[in-house]
Amino acid sequence: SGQNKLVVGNWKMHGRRQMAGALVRDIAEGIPSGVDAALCVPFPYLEMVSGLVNGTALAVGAQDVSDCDDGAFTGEVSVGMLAEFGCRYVIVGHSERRARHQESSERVAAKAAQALRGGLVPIVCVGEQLEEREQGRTLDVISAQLAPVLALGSEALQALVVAYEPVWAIGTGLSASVAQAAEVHGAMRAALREVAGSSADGIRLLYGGSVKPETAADLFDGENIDGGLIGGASLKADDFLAICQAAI
Ligand code: G2H
Repeated sequence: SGQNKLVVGNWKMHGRRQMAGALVRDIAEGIPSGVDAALCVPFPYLEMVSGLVNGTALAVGAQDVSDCDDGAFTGEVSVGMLAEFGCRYVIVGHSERRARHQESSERVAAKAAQALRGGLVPIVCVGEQLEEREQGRTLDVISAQLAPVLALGSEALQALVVAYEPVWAIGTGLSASVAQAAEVHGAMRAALREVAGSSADGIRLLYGGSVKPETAADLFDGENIDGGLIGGASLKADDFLAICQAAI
C-alpha cells in the first residue's frame, strides 16, 4: 500500500529506570527513516521515555488501558492519563492479559474503543493457543476474537492496528512461519474488508511472537504483514534496530 511498516517494541514488565533510559536513547538515535517505530513501556516509565524521545522518530505507547472513564477503578490507568504522558499507541488484549486478567474479547474491544475516543491508536492483539491450532481451529478463534472489534465499525477499524500473535510463538523462540502468519493475516484482511471495504487495505496488521533480526525480513515480506510487535528483541537496541531496518 506504500505506507511505512510499523515496528512496535513491547517491553512487558522488564526494565529498571537506568536501563530503560539508556535503551531508549540508543534506540531513538538509531531509528532509520522509512519505518514507523514505537516502544510500549511500563506505565512508570512513560514520563521519562516521552521526554527522551521528544524530537526523535520514535513514538511511545503503553501496554494496557482501562475501558472506563476516570472513576473508582483501583489500579487502572485511563486513556486521558496516557495521552497526558505523550502516548500515541496502546496495546490492548495482549494474550498475557487475556490469560492472566481474564480479559474477554468484548472487554478488549471496549478498551480499543476507549483508546480511540482518547485519540490513541490501539494495537489489538489476537492469537490462538497451540491446542487450538492443532485442532485446526485457528481461523475460527481469530474470527471470534476479532468479532467485537469489527463491530466497532469502519471508521474505528481504519484508526487501529491489529497484531496477530500466536500464543505458542510468544517468548518461546519459535516464530510462526511466513506461510502460517500470512494465512491468518489474509483471513484478517478479508474480515476487515467486509466491514471497511477497500479502506481495510490501509489497516496495519502486525505479526508478533519471537520476531528476531534473523527472521524479521522474511516475515515482513509476507503478504498482508505490515510490521511487527516485538517483545524480547525490543530489550536490545541492536536487535530492535535491526528489525526496524528489516521493515524498510
Ligand atoms: C509477543 C511478543 C511481543 P516476544 O508477546 O508482544 O513477545 O517477541 O518476546 O515473543
